[in-house]
Amino acid sequence: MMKTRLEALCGKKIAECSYEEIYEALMKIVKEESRSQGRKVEGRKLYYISAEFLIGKLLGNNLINLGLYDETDKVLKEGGKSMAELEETEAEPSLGNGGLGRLAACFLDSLATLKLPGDGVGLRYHCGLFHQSFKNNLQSESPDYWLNGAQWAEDTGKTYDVSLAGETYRARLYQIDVTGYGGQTNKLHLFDLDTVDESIITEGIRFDKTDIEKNLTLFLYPDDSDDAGRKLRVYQQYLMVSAGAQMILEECMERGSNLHDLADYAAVQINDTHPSMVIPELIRLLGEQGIAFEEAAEIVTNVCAYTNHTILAEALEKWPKEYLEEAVPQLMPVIRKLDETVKERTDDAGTAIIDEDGRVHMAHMDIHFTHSTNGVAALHTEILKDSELNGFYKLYPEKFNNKTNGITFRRWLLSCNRALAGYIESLIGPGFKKDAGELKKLAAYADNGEVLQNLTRIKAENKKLLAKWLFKKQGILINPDSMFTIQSKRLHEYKRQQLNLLYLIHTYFEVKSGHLPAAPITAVFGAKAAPAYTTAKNIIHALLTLSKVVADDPQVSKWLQIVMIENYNVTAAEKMVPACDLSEQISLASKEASGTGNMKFMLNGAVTLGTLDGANVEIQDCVGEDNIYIFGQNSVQVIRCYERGDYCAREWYETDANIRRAVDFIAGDLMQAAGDRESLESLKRELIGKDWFQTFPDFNAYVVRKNQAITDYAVNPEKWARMALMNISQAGFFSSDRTIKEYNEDIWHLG
Ligand code: 26V
Repeated sequence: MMKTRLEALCGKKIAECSYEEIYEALMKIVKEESRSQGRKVEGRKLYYISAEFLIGKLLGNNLINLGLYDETDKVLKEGGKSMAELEETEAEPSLGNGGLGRLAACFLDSLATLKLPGDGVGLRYHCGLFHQSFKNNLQSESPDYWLNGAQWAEDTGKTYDVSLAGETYRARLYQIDVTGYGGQTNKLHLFDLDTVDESIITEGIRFDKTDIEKNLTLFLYPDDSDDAGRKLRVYQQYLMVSAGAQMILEECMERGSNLHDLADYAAVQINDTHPSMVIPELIRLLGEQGIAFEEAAEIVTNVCAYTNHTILAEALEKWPKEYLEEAVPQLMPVIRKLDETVKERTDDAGTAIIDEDGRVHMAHMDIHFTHSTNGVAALHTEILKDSELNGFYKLYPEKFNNKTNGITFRRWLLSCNRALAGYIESLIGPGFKKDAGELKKLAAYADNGEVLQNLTRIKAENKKLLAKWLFKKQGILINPDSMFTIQSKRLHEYKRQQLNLLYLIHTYFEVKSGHLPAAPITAVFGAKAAPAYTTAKNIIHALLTLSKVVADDPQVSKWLQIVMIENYNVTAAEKMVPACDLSEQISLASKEASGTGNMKFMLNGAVTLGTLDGANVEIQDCVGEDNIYIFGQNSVQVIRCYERGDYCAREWYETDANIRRAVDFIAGDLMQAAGDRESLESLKRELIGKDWFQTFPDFNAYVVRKNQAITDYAVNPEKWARMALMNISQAGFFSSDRTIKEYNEDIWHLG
């Protein structure tokens, strides 16, 4: 069947086709199949509105979801072609920065799989997150063009007018089919302008930030370190919410809404504060349809719900009133009225929408004018209620709820780790693919030596595959017989890649003095630093420089290797996750809202080394203390310490010889000979003078716990395999199907 369809579309035998031809033909087949899967939309429909959808490559995943993968794989093999090479043809849509965008993509998969009416609404950026390359051990950025060749997104021919700074722009609606696994087909709606012009990109990722006709959807999250960048961000957000709101109202009216009853037709989930202007925009549009302000505000409150993804103050958007006056003057009267309404409700100035300095707090508007505010892991939600958003919690306790994040097992197990998925199926049957809770059945094999050996063998194979991929991609040879410790996530001081760096330097000294680790270690990193975030870039530089220093030392390189994956993205993660032994989740407790990489690694049989932060806490609850390595301060200690404001990094540096030795090494002779003096010294200064995310107090506990994990791995492989099995068996809770069911039961009530 697949063979005849493919050959008919290509007009020749598969063996004679190029991969590009096969890719295009398969795309056509997938599109036809996903349409015929159909969907029903009755009652309330969800619009998940988000500035990011980090969907990753779509071909393989769609084939799996439509049940066509195995047949396609077979047909290709018969024609002398390989699925792996075919998948290389596809450009990855990197339409997100990290966890928040990837979560949105997992949610779309689960919505479609659960046959729930729910679509995504976002922007069709011409360049996704920048392409990262390493030159002289420094990160350099270039544009990530992905809109070449055949496209999953289709032009619907529909457009919506959007007014920015008094000028009208035409937003064009594109749509990507979202195929559920044996489910229904939903949509991802992405808006774009026809006038965007890639030729305005000059050096690297630089471009004229003021020419919005040409640059509006050119880049995902353009550099906002200056005024023009921040304004552009506001323009992008408004383009998305205004076109989105118009589309939502149009769809609902077509389905019979009289707009007074909008909440019976639509639920809008606001993914962090980037889409928050959808609130005043919907109120404004309802006003144009003759609905008075008070009623419109109430309708919109019933329609919208808000998810908070971080407690970091610098990430909570506050736009100067003047920006909004200039960019979206039509919204300011609405925002002012909302602000006045709040000031009548409460005299707590801390919850004001417009503060004394004239800044508009997007999160505040969200909490006042939506019916639900949720955090993304149990600990995170508690911190929001008790500390960060306590003023709001006192006003609206009933609005606050927790929705612990999840990941789709289709992409993060069935697709990225076919060997493990197949083996699990041979043990417990196929039920776990749709009902992740069934993974618990694996626990019955915890003491089965043969099963444990098979798991170890599959992991070893996956490690070889990662090594092979890395060699092809970066020309680096790694030892598949070493222990793979992996830290992959955005580079940010709170995530503490620098703590891992200090450990690696410490281990360098240990090896030098004859204290060898229990097993050779390959420390793998995947991380992009925001282009204007100097300290993050300095950490990348230190890691790359250390990697060279270690590689050039034959005594140490037998025991330690440090590798940074260039251009870490979803595709890279799909190779790294199945190959990991130890999953590094070492953020400063209280700072990582949830994490989702932690869940991906666990599901693929890695053991977590982590702090009691974000969803790590719930991972520990699921697997038990014996199957996870926890270390460091807890969130209560950290929050109290910040309140006291008495953390002094220099004291730790001066009193702890191991810390001092490692920190001094960063800017010492060996590192300077291989790296950039200014960057290394600046990182050292930052650590001694500030260390805002407290790596020093957790350093010794980290070293001890990590070495314990390495010893367990080396000395008792069966014990290690048992831990891996327990992690897989308890991962069911972290399926995004579970998360989506909870959102639906508590917030959306779809259908
Ligand atoms: C954004 C920014 C932007 C400006 C500079 C500093 C900064 C720092 C952090 C952020 C994070 C924005 C929100 C976000 O991506 N949160 C992530 O959401 C994931 C999905 O819920 C969650 O697993 C991660 O823990 C959380 O960091």
